Amino acid sequence: MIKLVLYLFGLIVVSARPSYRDAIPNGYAVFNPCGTSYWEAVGHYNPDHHTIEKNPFALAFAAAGHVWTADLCNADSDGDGRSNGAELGDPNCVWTAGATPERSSTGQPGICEPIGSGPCASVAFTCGCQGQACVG
Ligand SMILES: [Ca+2]
Repeated sequence: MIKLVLYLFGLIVVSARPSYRDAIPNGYAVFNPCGTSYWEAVGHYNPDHHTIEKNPFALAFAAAGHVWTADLCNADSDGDGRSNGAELGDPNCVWTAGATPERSSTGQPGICEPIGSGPCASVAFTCGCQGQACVG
């Protein structure tokens, strides 16, 4: 029984990826272009689950060693014309882990916005997509 409890606790801790969310500005309050709640699984196409494909921000974050760097901040991982820092509330790329970001998050750095129009018209993502349908 104790092993089961420990296993389940470990599963919950891992599934929430708290260390990743602590490593980006507004990691617990990322704008959600698909709804009114925050985008919890920041590096994934589903706002609530990290079980499907990673979005472009996740790949860039991993390439940066899971650290908020100036390059990661200045990059526009999702190609929507706004830098990751601008979307996450660190437009001047001065945020450090544990500090209060300059602004609230006004975009999702791995989701091209506005969804389906402008620079994102050719991106296959739609809110609520599943699996490969999210990638494009
Ligand atoms: Ca975006």
